[in-house]
Amino acid sequence: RDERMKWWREARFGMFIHWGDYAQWGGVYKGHEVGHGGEWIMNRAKIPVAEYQAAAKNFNPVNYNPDEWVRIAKQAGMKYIVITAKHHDGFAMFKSNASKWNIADATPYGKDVLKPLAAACKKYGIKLGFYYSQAQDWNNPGGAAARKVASEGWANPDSAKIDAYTAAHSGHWDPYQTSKTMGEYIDEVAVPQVKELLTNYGDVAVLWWDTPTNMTDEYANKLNALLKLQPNIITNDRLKRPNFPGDTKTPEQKIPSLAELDGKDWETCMTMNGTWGYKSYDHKWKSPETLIRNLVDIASKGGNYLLNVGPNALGEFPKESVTTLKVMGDWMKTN
Ligand code: JFZ
Repeated sequence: RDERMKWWREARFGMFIHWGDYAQWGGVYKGHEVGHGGEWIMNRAKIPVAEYQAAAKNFNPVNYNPDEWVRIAKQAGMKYIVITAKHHDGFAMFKSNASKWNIADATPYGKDVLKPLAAACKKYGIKLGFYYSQAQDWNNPGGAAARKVASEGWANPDSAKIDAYTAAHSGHWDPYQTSKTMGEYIDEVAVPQVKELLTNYGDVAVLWWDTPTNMTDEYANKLNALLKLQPNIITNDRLKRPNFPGDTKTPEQKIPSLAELDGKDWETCMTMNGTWGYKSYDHKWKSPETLIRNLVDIASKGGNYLLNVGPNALGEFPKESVTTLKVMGDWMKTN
């Protein structure tokens, strides 16, 4: 176990990338600025499945340059990257045989974006990990949906009706979402896709599960068993709580106090502004000073810092993120 964790314990600094079809909405639906993370827009605004999927024709990240992304991470002193292979909207950023709701089959771009990222990571000696939303999936039927009140997203005129529907349908807002069982979703989408991710991209350093909504031990066991495909893989504690604690704890947006540490490996993930997925109007950027202070605080307590970038629909990092990462990298070279 210690041998497997060695690189991770020395890494200290990694890049989280929240990128998916949600980026094209930029946090705006029908002219409304939708609250909370940009990657949650479909759920927060209760966008119907057919409408959300039809909009994928506008997702065409022609400026995607994975070589540049990895160089930015490396220059910043980061040792690994964790990218959203599939977030809660169920959109696979890779060619998948388990669901057509993927970047190669559902967009004009028509290509897997993880393959060239894996190649660039290999070239620059950066480890690559995949975030995979194993439970929540709002577009592949049977996937879970955490219940959020419609009125919190924006002043949807149908809020009352929608809230009554989601309350009666375990968080779902579109009948298509419940046209299969979660068991079917796990067997037909989640298991085969995780298998694809652990087979088709060379070494996978990390599998980053998230939000175990409605996960059972049976589902978690099926997914956990796939990890043997990558004997050195490191996983976090979000597959299912409390039975699948993984290798690393994941305090979110906060740095634990010394009293909170219990000897288990941990990684604080954090945004650079106020959202994980791209939002056109979020300008609440944290200063490089703040982020450097966080990094030092985390490193001094033995943790890792997974700092997020939310690329836009063209495949570009926000320029503020690039500038800040440059400052952080320059600081590290002299300290
Ligand atoms: C989850 C996602 O829903 C979110 O979109 C993003 O990907 C983030 C990294 O993870 O959100 C969470 C998950 C866990 C907590 C809070 C938000 N938590 O444990 O406090």
